[in-house]
Amino acid sequence: MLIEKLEKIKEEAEKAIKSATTSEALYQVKVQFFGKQGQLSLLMKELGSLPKEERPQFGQQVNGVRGGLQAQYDESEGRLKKQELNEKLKREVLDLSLPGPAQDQGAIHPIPRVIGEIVDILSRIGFSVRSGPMIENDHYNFTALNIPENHPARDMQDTFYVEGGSVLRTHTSPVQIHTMENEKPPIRVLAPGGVFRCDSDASHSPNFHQIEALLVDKKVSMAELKGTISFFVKEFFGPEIKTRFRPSFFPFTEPSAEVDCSCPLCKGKGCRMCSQTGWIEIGGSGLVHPNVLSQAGIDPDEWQGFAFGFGIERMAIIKYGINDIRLFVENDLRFLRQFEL
Ligand code: 2NM
Repeated sequence: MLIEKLEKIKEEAEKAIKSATTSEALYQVKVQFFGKQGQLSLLMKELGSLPKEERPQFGQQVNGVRGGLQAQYDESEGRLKKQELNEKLKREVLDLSLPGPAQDQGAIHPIPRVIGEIVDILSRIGFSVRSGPMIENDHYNFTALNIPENHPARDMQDTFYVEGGSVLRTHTSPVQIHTMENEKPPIRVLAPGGVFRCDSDASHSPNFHQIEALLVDKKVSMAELKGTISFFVKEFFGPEIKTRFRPSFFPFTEPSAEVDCSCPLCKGKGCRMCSQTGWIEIGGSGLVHPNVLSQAGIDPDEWQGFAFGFGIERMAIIKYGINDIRLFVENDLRFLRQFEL
């Protein structure tokens, strides 16, 4: 009776092992038939119903069946596990040529970007960058630049005065004065940076940016100044852009000239940006006034200099067709993203 039960369990278990198609289903076969509480274990509990002398032999038979099933189980399990691993590897194949997740691309703000473009161009002809404080005294911002005591630029209406008589620099020219005091000619320097004027309307910000260039050397003339600026304009706006100089006046240069370029937007035909003139003003320039050189400790009989200056916001507006100065400070991502590299 028990031996028949054993045979039946063995047959069913072998059939179940053979037909299990996954390692999980196979494991359930083990649980059901020859696990700790499986059918074989239950059968062993009926051992007591056998005559005493038959018990050891039957116990051996049960253990023999258990061992046989375990062997078939191990063989099946090895095969199924290997098959499942292969399927998994096939399913989860990695394509290393696929592009990675998209990365947000940073952008450089147009103000430092334009400063960088100008510095790159002029550094190729020997200029290097200098910087200085944004809070200056009257001497460096005005007097050393040959700006007289009664000049309107010194008015409270035009200049931010700080407690103690200091001013927020109204141009970067004080940097050139410090440079002339601290370095020996020949000098070729650029002073980019923020400047401040008591002025605010649709096209003027009280805090804007300039770049000024200063060259001090022997026998410097308007020819070198015009050649340098014309070269710069072609490099910055494009080879077809012309430069023109109009006589002007600044206290710190003599002679002085305003710098115009042919309108990069309409190529000189006339448009809204150039007020139909085909020309657009980009900055000021001139030969450094002998008073400025001598006050900074440079002998004007031995050395001459030229200087010029551009407004960075203005250069960016012209080059990139920006129509509102507020865009420079609003940090609207739709604006900034247009300057991704
Ligand atoms: C300009 C126009 C003309 C200028 C002059 C000097 C210095 F310090 F050498 F005297 N620095 N910058 C200068 C001359 C700046 O900007 C519109």
